[in-house]
Amino acid sequence: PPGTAPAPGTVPVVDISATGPGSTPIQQVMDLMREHGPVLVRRLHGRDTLFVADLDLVADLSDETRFAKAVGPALRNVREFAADGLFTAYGDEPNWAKAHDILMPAFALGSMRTYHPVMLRVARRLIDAWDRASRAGRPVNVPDDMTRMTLDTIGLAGFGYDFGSFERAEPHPFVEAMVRCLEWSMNRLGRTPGDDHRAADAAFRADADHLARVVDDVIAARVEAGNDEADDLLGLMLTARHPADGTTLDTANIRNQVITFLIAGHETTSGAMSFALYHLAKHPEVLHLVQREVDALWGDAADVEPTFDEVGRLTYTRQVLNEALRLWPTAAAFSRYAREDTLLGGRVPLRAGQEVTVLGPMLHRQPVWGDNPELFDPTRFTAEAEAARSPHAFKPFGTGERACIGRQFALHEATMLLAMLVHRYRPHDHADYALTVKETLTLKPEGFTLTLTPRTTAD
Ligand code: MNH
Repeated sequence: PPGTAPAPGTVPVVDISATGPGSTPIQQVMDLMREHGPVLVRRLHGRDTLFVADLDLVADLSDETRFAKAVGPALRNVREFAADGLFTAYGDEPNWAKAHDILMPAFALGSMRTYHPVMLRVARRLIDAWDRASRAGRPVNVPDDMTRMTLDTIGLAGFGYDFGSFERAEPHPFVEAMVRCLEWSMNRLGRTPGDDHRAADAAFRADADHLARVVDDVIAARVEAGNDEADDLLGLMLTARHPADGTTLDTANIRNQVITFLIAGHETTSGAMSFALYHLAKHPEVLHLVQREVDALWGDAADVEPTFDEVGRLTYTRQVLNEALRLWPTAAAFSRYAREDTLLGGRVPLRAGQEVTVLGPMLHRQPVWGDNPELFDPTRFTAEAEAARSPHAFKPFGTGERACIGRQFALHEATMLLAMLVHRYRPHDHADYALTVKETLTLKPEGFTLTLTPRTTAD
């Protein structure tokens, strides 16, 4: 029974029906946990969601023999436009294992090497745009430009398709339709029974149809090019045969996978980059250490061309990204269900099928992170610090066999770009930006802008 509370009295129940979840439901649950502790049931019009952030409970939920990924309430809405794509497929849907097996090779280390030149090419587009803004003394909109960069990267690297986002003044229509689809998925969770939602649902349908049309265009472009040898994601989707039964992915599933990867492959990475730059703008001493790392690699070269192996050596830059993902994991929640009746962490009784949602931002602020968890401190991610900490204390990419398939892709892309930007520009927090986290299922620093000056010497 998904969405039922544990036995009465075992966990605090907080009824939010009077206010609803509002436009920032993740931050609302963060506040509820600050008040009621890291295990609670949120009740909305009789619908219950069990949220947890306690380290021992998350460690227990990571036991794959007793728990598995739940396609929770939010993802059930995302299924309306991504169906049995990898992210939203039920674990026992045959297309999950089939697509997982077929697409895994595209995320092996060797594949990252083949994506590297494409990532570099798109990084150049961003730098060209930021050079122009810098010369004109114009601020850049960080989340908008990070989204341009990550969308063009997954489009080109995964599908050989060019969204050309930097040639557009407005976000690509795919992004606008996608954001509205994600918002619809989120807002649908907070609906009051009896209200009329036909207009919102019709608008959602139109947006979902738009996504499907873009995907058809992406596939048609490949078929037209006659390039059926390509070993990128789309090439595997169209041609790779599953070892078990020799069949390829079916046409409907390919569409769902393309939508899934275009969305999952850019939206969260963009947010992670934006938060990292936000923290760098607010912490000059951390910025200085990143500068030291990149200067040690590239000196004062004007136009750097990072090699694949150099990106692997940017350990402090990577720590900065991890620390940004600790405070604001951009895919902030994931859900698990109990395979059998069980006692979660030896104290929360669950029935078979019952769902539990892990709230990343609060897991990442538990006592295991010390007595000042709000402090941005990348030394939390030195190799020694990580080895000394439970692997379950940090879960920005989910857990187990349904954890993020694109993790290495995201980290390679983001680490390289962050390093190139810090090497080239001094960012200025010209607007004295006060953080507002916007929620569209994923998290972004809303309206975050920077001005930039070139770093010609190691300053
Ligand atoms: Mn990603 C699953 C976070 C980048 C493709 N991703 C997940 C999950 C989290 C997540 C959390 C697990 C969700 C769940 O348990 O319900 N992903 C991220 C973050 C970033 C990210 C924080 C960037 C930072 N993800 C990427 C990139 C790609 C990608 C880049 C593709 C190129 N992610 C996926 C896919 C899945 C997934 C596909 C689903 C995998 C599966 O269930 O088999």
